[in-house]
Amino acid sequence: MSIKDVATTPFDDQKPGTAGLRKPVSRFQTPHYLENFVQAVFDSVPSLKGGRLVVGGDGRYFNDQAADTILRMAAANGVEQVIIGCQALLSTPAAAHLIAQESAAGGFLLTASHNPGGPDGDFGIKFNIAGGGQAPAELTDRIHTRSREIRQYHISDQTCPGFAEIGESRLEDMMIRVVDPVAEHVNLMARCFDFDAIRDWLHNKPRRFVFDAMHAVTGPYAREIFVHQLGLSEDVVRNGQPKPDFNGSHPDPNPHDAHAFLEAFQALPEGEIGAASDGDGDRNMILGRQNGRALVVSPCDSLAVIAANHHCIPALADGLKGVARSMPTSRALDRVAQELGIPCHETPTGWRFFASLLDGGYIRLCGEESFGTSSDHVREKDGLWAVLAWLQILASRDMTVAELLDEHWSRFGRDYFARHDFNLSIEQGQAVMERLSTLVEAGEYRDCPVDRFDYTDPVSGHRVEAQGYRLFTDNGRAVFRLSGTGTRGATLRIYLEQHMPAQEDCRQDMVTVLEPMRALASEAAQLEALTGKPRADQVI
Ligand code: VG1
Ligand code: CO
Repeated sequence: MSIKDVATTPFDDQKPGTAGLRKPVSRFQTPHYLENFVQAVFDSVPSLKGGRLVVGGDGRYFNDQAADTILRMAAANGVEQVIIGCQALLSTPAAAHLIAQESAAGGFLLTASHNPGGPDGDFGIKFNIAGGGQAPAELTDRIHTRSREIRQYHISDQTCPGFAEIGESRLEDMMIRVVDPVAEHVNLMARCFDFDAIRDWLHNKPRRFVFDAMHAVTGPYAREIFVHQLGLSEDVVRNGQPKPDFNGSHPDPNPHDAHAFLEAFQALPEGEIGAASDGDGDRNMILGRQNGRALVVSPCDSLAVIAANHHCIPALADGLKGVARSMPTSRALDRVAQELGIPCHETPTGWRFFASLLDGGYIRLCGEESFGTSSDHVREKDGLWAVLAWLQILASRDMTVAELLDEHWSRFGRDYFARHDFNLSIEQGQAVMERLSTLVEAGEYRDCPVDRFDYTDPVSGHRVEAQGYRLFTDNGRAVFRLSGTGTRGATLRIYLEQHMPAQEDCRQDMVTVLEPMRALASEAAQLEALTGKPRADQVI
């Protein structure tokens, strides 16, 4: 045995955010920084001792080194068996699925999602619990508390046998199983969907489907599904080779960061359906075509369309029971839930709140405005699942993306939606939040009700407060919150929404429709005076 107890001192910046601990790579390279956090998790989750642990990440810079350290610490902390994706790769949904399938006590997911990678980029580590869900708020609170009092960590100083090839090995008393990162997730997809029906439809008419993996983790998954299982040509998967720096890009599937893909899609003579995923494979973007131009499906609409057409998806055909959306996500989903006669839950931002509702059997489908959608097949959002859900619905209805959206709006009306992001200093972000809290005390701004969103988890009873501020007009809403995934300064997110009933024109320009709401939100929050910025840095 060569297990060492290493003396350490706490760091005061290890509070997990919306989805784990995210910091610049250089911070994680600070001696003991990663080890302290990992030990804080081992100390907070006693079932890891003698249990199984899943490890894998999105392949970004520092992925392998972090995996090596975690394996040596797992061996020293009495983990019985580690299951790790080959090359330490696992998409976020694939990791969540493995945790559940292997009855593991938890898993370390090494990812900063869509944040840029490379030596000057970001790294992240997220702990998911038994069943695969993100650590709930009460556990992340415990881990944070532990990180502030930690005095030593345990690590083996033996050389780690590595994870470059599939197979089994041992480190101290611990078994290491290196597994194919793709196979189990693809099997799961094959159980959720009718691949034959999708294959027949895609081959039946000369329509072009393209998927952009953005040089991130979904490349190998997409190739297996679209090329090997669905028989499409190799060039259907763009940028399919995972790279440690994502080729210098920002792997976030939205019209802003995936602009190059939008243009490439538009240039395809027959491009009819486009899709993309993010760094760790949990987000998705769906594109269609209208009058020759790329049409981006709003993630809020995407969720509502899937709910309205859930009967086309084999795994959901027997009913949804309930659905959920994060609070800033538009209320398009609520309209569908009402028609289906099922509850629609409104949760704070972050998948951990959905995981609890999924575990409690309250819901079967959920999503966020930030291009995240998933069902009860796994306890994370799942980019490829959402893409396959769209393909299955389009195949079953034999429609184009634009036709399906038009049909949806003609039934439910349209909830125009946009997110405005402001890059601010921490002080500026705080000032805006303080201004909004004075409006909550007043209860209104120019006769528009203003409130603060607090949430009590119906399953655990755990309460979280101040998850955002909301301003309501007759048919519209503005939501304000600070991002919990950024690594520098503060990002203020303002979510704008305006409902247009079905009998009105639902193909209007989104920016024009939302302009009155934007102006009202901006005045209410005194944005220009408090931040010096009349307009957002980025609109998505
Ligand atoms: C953002 C999104 C949120 C999402 C989170 C993690 O959080 O708004 O909806 O769950 O990222 O997504 P925030 O706190 O920055 O707004 V991912 O793809 O990074 O795991
Ligand atoms: Co992600």
